[in-house]
Amino acid sequence: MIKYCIGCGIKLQCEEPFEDGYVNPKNFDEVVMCKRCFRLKHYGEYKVTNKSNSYYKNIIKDIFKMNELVLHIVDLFNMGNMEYIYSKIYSPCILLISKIDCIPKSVNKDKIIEYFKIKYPKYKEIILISSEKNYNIDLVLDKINKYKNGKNVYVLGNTNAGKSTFINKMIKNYTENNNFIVTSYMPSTTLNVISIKINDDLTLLDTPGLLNDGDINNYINEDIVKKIGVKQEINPRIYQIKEKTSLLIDDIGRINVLNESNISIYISNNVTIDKISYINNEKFLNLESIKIKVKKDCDLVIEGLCFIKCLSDTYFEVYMPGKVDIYTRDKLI
Ligand SMILES: Nc1nc2c(ncn2[C@@H]2O[C@H](COP(=O)(O)OP(=O)(O)OP(=O)(O)O)[C@@H](O)[C@H]2O)c(=O)[nH]1
Ligand SMILES: [Mg+2]
Repeated sequence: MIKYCIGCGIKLQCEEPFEDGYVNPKNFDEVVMCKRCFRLKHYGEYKVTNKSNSYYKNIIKDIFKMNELVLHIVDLFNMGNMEYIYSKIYSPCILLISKIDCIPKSVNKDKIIEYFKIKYPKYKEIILISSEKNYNIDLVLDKINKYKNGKNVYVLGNTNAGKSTFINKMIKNYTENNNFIVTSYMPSTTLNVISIKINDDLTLLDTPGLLNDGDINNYINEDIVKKIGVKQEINPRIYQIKEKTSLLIDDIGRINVLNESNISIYISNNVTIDKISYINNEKFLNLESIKIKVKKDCDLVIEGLCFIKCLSDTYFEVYMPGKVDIYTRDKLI
């Protein structure tokens, strides 16, 4: 009998204890979840999977050929290469911008929607959601019913975008079912397509998230991954820079600001930032660095870690681990 894990979608197997999908052969008939999901769900223990991005791309590739509604979920704090999915979708698609509970309340949310509307005109709708706070989930259901072609609606996005958490909220709000998908702050939690029946006319299909080589989460340890993951409303760190200054970003890296400027850093509240003088400290200078100019009213993005809004032209020297993507864009908020 072939069985699939209700937590991550992987095929259950009893032969390879160190491979994904393993369950103890004695329990095979009763269990509904693989050992990896069981330990993650009950003990918070995360086991790294060795699956590659091409493995995940292969799983979702046929979805692009179907004429079914797609929900593309994007985390505002880690958008990664959202163009990959955007460029492949030809069926109707709704953009869900997740974790909106983490945006400071003072931010004008209409401006965020406007930003994405101009850049990505193909989406039928753009909706800001918070699965944690149950914000706009009813609106998403209305729009699903408006645009879906058949019963099936696919949920796509990068790893950690919040796809499974969103589907769990749909399960909680609109079904009597208590079988929730496993979620976590670590990457690659969902490993295969998981089909969730919401009602006779609607089945949501969760998918494994795509990986992004430029995401800082690839280059830091689990404790730091946990620390930089944004979990609650961000208090932006505002700095008035008078002279060359170094900002030491926790145990992660260093941002030198080379000219007088006003900047706001949007980063997890759990990350400490030490402002020190430019000289007299060698910390992180061994990491790879890039020099980058950010124009007035633009952001500097350090993928997966933070974005920095600049109120005037600002010159940065950024030292980060690995091959993290560091780039500028028009200001998001
Ligand atoms: N604050 C906040 N956190 C959220 C929200 N939605 C998801 N998260 C968190 O984001 C992390 C990733 O969520 P998942 O639902 O596992 O992400 P995923 O897109 O399914 O990831 P993969 O299965 O790896 O593709 C978890 O720590 C969630 O608790 C939200 O609305 N608000
Ligand atoms: Mg998932």
